[in-house]
Amino acid sequence: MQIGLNLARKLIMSDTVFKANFYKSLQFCRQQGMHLLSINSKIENDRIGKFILDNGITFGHFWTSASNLAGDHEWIWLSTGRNMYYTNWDQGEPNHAHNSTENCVEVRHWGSSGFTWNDLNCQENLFFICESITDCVQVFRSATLKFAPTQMMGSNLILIIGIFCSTCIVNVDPEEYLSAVLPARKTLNSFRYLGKVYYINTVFQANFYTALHFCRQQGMHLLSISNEAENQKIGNMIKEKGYIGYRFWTSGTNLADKRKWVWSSTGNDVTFFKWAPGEPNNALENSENCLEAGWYKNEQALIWNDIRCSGIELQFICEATTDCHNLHC
Ligand SMILES: [Ca+2]
Ligand SMILES: [Ca+2]
Repeated sequence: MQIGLNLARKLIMSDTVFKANFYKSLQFCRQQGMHLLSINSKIENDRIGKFILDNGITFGHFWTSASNLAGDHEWIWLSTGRNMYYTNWDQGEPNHAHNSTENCVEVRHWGSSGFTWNDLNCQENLFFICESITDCVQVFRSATLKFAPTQMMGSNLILIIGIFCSTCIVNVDPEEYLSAVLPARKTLNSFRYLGKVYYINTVFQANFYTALHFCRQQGMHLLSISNEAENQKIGNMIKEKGYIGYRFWTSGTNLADKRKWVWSSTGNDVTFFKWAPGEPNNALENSENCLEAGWYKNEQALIWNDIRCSGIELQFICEATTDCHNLHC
């Protein structure tokens, strides 16, 4: 059963046809052009809880996009990159049970507690809720206003510099967008190729989850690579900018299903591969579930390796699409 709810600025879809682990849920929502749920207020929490009840799914446990897998162990919304300001933990939660393996957050109706939150092992199979922003107009912070056209929206005068739907940036030059949302000098590391704009982060290193989070905070996604030409272009840019030997996170992962590599940023399967010789070797006790890439002299190309997702910190590359056709808002 697929059911939908319109919140003030969000469309919520819940699929109770199948259950999935946290990573598969993230991927499935992205495949629909949506994101796994985030909850930012009591009103929103109550509305979603009521919506679940109204649809008779009182037994359902649902994944949200909240996780503490990013480096600092704080709870964040992976789908939006926002910090968790509002919480509705059940009594005694989060309890980091089972040797602190509870790194993801579910919501459910729990006895008399109401619609509350619990930390849980990310590998558990639950239903999940996807969301998308229905209001695509975002007004960026004042630093961006120097190139902002103004426009009447209804009766309100709104400053619009970009219409920002999911990862889509239009009505504004991508480099200008990046220079507005990223601190100065970082934009030197951006480039454009076909329908995408890329940002090579070399300012700090992070684990896979923190990299995902950071890109979402910029309104971008962690890198995906569709074909040989794109892989070559990214490799050439890394080389040109002097980052030979650096290693970068992509959004490639097989966390959802060990038999399959997917781009978590788009939800699409990985169909083009550029593994280094002998890779993916799933070394370190079968814990290499994320995909990193670097430009290597020997191969004269951007070469891939599977590696563990946390406990290691790398540079990373964010992307956003500038081709907005057929994109869900
Ligand atoms: Ca718990
Ligand atoms: Ca490896």
